Amino acid sequence: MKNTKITKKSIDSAVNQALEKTAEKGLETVWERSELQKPRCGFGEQGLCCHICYMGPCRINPKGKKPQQGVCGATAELIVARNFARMIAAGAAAHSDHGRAVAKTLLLAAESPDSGYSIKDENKLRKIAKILEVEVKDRTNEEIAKKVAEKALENFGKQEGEIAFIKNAPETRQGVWHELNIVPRGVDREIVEMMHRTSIGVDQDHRNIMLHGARTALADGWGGSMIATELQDILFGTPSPLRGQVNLGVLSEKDVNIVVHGHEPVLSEMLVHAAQEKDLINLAKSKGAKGINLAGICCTANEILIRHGLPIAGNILQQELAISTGAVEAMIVDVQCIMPSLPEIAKCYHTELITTSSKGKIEDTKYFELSEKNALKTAKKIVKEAIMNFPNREKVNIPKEKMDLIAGFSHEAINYMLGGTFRTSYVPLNDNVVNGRIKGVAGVVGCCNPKVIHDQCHVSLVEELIANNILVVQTGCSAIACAKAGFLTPESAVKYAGKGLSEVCKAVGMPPVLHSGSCVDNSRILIALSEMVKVGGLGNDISELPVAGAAPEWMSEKAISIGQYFVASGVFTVFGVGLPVGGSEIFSKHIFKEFENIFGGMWATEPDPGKMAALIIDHINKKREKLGISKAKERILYDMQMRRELEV
Ligand code: SF4
Ligand code: MSK
Repeated sequence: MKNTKITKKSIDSAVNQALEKTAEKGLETVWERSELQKPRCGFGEQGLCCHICYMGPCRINPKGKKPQQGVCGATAELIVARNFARMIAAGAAAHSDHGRAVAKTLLLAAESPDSGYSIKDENKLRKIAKILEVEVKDRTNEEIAKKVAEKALENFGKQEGEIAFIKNAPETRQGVWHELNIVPRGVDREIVEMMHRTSIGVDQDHRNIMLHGARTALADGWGGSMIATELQDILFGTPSPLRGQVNLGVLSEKDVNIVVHGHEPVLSEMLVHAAQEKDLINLAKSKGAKGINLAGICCTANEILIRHGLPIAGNILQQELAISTGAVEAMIVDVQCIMPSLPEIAKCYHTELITTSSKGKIEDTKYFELSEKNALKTAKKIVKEAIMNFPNREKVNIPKEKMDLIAGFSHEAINYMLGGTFRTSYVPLNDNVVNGRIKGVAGVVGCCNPKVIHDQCHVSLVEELIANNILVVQTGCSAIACAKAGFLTPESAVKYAGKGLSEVCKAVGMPPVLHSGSCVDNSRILIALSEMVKVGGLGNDISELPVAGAAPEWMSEKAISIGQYFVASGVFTVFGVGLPVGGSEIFSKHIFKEFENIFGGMWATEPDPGKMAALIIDHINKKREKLGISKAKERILYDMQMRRELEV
């Protein structure tokens, strides 16, 4: 488990071992390239660089000397606000375009039964139909699905009114949004307007920009992302707890290894089916392999894990390292978080890098057009391509590390797990929060970033939170980091959780850290929080709940959009690494302090995981006090020695 190297890049020894091999070969990875960027541009890191028009680029001197304005007269707070808001827009666009692809796939499943896609969760279909005001009486599943898909698609292009899933939020929260006039009208509209407002010479009030930033982010969390999650559940099944394994050690020496990487399960679901085809398994055997091993990286990995229990090879920073094992016949990518460095590293091994989305092509790679209409046929062709590559495999170096885990805690699964078949409900969760066994709930999500030691912030933060009886819900690369550290098993409750949380986990048979899926599945956390409010006993709004959010090692614009929709939904949200806002005290004060009076939730940034935990614990205690359910507030803070012992 322990890594004794002094200059470690990761707390995961599988990563450090793989990095030794790439160094021996003279290969560059994300870590070496990150070093080469030092020292980083301070203007950029603090959000003070503007290149919105070509009178610039302009930058503001952070030390109070000239220049204090851009050529057009833009101040530090305006430049920082515009940059931040544009990150929200880009993040919201990415999640929402994913949601659109899923809605189109549902339409296809409804209209073309031979497309390979079908309705897997009829209950969810009917539940969503109700929210979207689709008549279900005397209609077949396909007829309902068609209308549901059409209604969902309308949410993107709508010009007026309100996006449908806003209704999932507690009424008090909807009231806050109505009062601020920030209920999203249509997903695309808010993103376009954000880009317009932040172009040169339009919105020049940082507070006004951030109000629309909130609206845009809500269009992601309660719009594009929620559409993606709910419709994926209809198409591929609503996740429920299942076992899986994680880390580079899931790659097999004997099987054809196919690694799927990116975000949209529209691709990976078809690969799951194709990899199980008898003909293809026999073909693999005829090439000298034992079978086919389908594994994932990043959020696609989370998608195939939570629905099929398929293994995860690693999180975002492990994509190059998976190839460097020499054991990957094909890495198949679609969209988001795919490093442009992959062709370079793939060239040094036999790995075929295969792109599948017209939105995400990479020069010099094989491209298989995977439109929703030909998905299964194309998936089979891709699997065949990987198999034919197996005889080209040379020496393999697969780190041994792999860890068991349980994943698949959708909102429905948590409901069922806590309440049982006949009383599915969040009442037991709320009861345990009120009686203090569980102090609160934290959503710990987001990416990894080579600016900090890989996985360390995720793991240290989550360890401290569960030790302090805070139930943790996770998604994305953060969930993968904590899975590798062994937190996602029921046994870890005894080992790591505080007494109260451990008792609850033991009674229910759940881990103290619940894996809820991919980045778009952060919308599951929004629904869970809304449910906690609706059940009662913990206040009338999300902002009154003893809960918090965190992205300890974030890097993507998508994370900023997620952070903003959590904050606008009333959640105190802490980001590690840093935030590109430090260049403006005025803007920082606005999002770190003034936001609390506006949204009930606010941003914070703290790179040290121990201090981050302290902020979250203090916030949760503050909320418990306000609710009148506060008792013992003892905090267990981990020293460096204790943290070192967390190494995977
Ligand atoms: Fe400079 Fe203003 Fe143009 Fe930005 S918009 S680059 S601050 S002139
Ligand atoms: S994949 S967005 S690095 S979590 Fe969703 Fe991981 Fe962040 Fe990509």
